[in-house]
Amino acid sequence: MQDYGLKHVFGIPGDYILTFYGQLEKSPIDVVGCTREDCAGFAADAYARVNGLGAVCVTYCVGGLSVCNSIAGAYAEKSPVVVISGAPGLAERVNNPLLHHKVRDFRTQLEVFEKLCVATTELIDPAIAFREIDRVLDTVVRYKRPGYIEIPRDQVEIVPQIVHTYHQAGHEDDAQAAEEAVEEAAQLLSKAKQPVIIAGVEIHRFGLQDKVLALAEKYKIPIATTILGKSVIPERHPLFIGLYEGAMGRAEVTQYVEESDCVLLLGTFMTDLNLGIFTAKLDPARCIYVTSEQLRIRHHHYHQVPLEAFLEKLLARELSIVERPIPADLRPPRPKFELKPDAPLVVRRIMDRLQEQIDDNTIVIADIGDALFSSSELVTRNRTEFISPAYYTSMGFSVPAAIGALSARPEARVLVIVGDGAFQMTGLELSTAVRRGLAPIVIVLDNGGYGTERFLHSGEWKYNDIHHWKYHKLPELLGGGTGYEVRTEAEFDRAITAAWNDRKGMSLIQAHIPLKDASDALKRLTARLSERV
Ligand SMILES: Cc1ncc(C[n+]2csc(CCOP(=O)(O)OP(=O)(O)O)c2C)c(N)n1
Ligand SMILES: [Mg+2]
Repeated sequence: MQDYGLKHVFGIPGDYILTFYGQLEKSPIDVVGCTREDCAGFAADAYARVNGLGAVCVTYCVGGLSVCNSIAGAYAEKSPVVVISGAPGLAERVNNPLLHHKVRDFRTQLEVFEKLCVATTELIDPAIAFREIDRVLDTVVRYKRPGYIEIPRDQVEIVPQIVHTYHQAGHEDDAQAAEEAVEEAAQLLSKAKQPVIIAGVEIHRFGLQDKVLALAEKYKIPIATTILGKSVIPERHPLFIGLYEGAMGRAEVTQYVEESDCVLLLGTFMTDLNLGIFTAKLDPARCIYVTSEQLRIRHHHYHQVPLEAFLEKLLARELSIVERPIPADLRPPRPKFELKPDAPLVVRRIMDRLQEQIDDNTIVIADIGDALFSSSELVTRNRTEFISPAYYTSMGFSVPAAIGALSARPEARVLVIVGDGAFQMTGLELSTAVRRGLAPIVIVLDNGGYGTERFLHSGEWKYNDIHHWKYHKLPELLGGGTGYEVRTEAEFDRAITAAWNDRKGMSLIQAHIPLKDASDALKRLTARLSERV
């Protein structure tokens, strides 16, 4: 794992994995103990997004099955996380005894993870154990999806008799297919009057940001991103035109993209949220669709052409593409933020104020709810990272993810934006931030419940109300950090300024906002989605 650049493992020990935890603790790898396994999974996911590989280490079933939802999210959003789980020893399994934590049979947990991972293994044969570990780690890194390694507790200290040498698995790429694909793409692009690039999350996962930018700059092609791919391109870049989210996004961007006669989709998943609940109108006959999994140009499919090879070959071409000025209304100037000190806080003004604050060193982590929708309108800077489970949309991701991101990049300023409902799910993971001296800034958008759902399903429903917490008192309970409770713009301004200057411990800002407050993006989304629920 160290060879793959891993320095931290997240998790909770238990008797089926204790020996291995002992080995981990003696190794240079830092074990980050969390309060819940699902949180450890979210932390490992964010760590993987920042670092390139993450790992979570858990005990059998009670731990492993707890981490399933987090790993499902990592699968859906392409985050390379390895799950390492303990299991009953092989010698203990004779006659199928009822050992604690067992569900149906000894392989139940492994079978569950076979559905959630790109590669799984149980280390039951010392002769092939190292090869199996290599296979799982290589597959995780190649496909940017989770993998699973199960270790029976009596196998942990067995030393295989054979010498292990690493062999990287060869992959067959088809150079001929790549040539033809690039040729077809080049022809389409050369004929296009208004080409546009949509850069998706895979551009980040595969580290292809520079290549995409080089391609766009070479031919002056405007670039949009999806919500899941937000921040793959610096949003102040002159060619950046905004988020393309079908009907959920700004109308000018939607129109520009949908009027294009050649849309180059790079590493984008065509998900409903990415595309504004299927309202996106992209005609396949005008699309070049390239991901790590498929390459489709108009209605032609090309196989075994890696995303990176396609980009490199296209970049090496000398195309004559008509250059067109980007319409000014795609990039409306943002008015300078002027504080209205006594005005009650609303989400849009919180974002306007945060826009002043974020810098190149900021990692913004947005939870599900208006935290995500409102912050999708933040303009990220050169190296600002934006992390959110924007496709799988599991609430409770953001606070544990901050632990993961800060473990990978301790010097970064991590800003968490989270709804009160999502915070009540996993906010207590801030305990780990206090324990480890990490200093995230957490803004709890307190609107008294499940605000998104109030817009999705009209009517006055009690199921959207939640118990009211004094979130700002949490630092007292946890023995570290500073809490703020704010209701006006001036109070928020003071709190965020103080929090930004405080690197000693975590800051928790409880921002009271009106029950029916919502960002424009949330209103646009729910207007569409409510037709379906
Ligand atoms: C784990 C999980 N459970 C339930 C949901 C369904 N859901 C989507 S948004 C939402 C409400 C979120 O409430 P809050 O965190 O307070 O944010 P707000 O909508 O108020 O901005 C719920 C329950 C979900 N996405 N994830
Ligand atoms: Mg809420």
